[in-house]
Amino acid sequence: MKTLLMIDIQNDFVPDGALAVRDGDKIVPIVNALQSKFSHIVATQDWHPRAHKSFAANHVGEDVGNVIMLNGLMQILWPVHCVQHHKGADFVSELNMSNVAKIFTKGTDIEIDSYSGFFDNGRRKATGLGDYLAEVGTTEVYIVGLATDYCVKYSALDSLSLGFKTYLIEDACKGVNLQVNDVANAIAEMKAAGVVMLQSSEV
Ligand code: VGL
Ligand code: ZN
Repeated sequence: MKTLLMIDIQNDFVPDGALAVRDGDKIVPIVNALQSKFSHIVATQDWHPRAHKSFAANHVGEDVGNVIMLNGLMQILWPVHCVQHHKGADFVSELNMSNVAKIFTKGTDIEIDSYSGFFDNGRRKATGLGDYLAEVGTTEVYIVGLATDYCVKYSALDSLSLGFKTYLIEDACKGVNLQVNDVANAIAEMKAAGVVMLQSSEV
């Protein structure tokens, strides 16, 4: 069975959001149109407490973009984003959520970030997404969303590692590109691991 996995299509990741991804909003009509090809759809939601330690504002003397060690892991410091129960964490209003079977939140523990929809960055805790997909009989995961070089990439790699055949719908994802080649490198890394790249027109 095929599942469409929509990663973090939230206000803070589209233009005017706190961690805006260029053209992030452009994927929304593509994702909405893709939904008709799937009988099973799930979504992830970046869902941080305001005190989350991935926010530069929660560290004295640190700026956005700095890298620190956080509980033994390298952590890029981000602007305050996707704070629980705030508008920035809401799904983009134009995104069709009426077909979504289940939403998985991530990044809720202030001590560790969670790019992947499956596990935190230290693989210390699972969100439940992997077990859930297996229970409902998913064999193929089709990934769309934001951002290609962070949450999309780590979700795709974890999906593969859990044994799901994993597809990335390239034109239904957009990336941050902190460095100019980050998205291209992320795509190359996913491909090398075994993620199959598709265009929405091929689904
Ligand atoms: C994301 C950085 C921090 C993402 C989430 O959704 O790609 N990136 N939190
Ligand atoms: Zn985040």
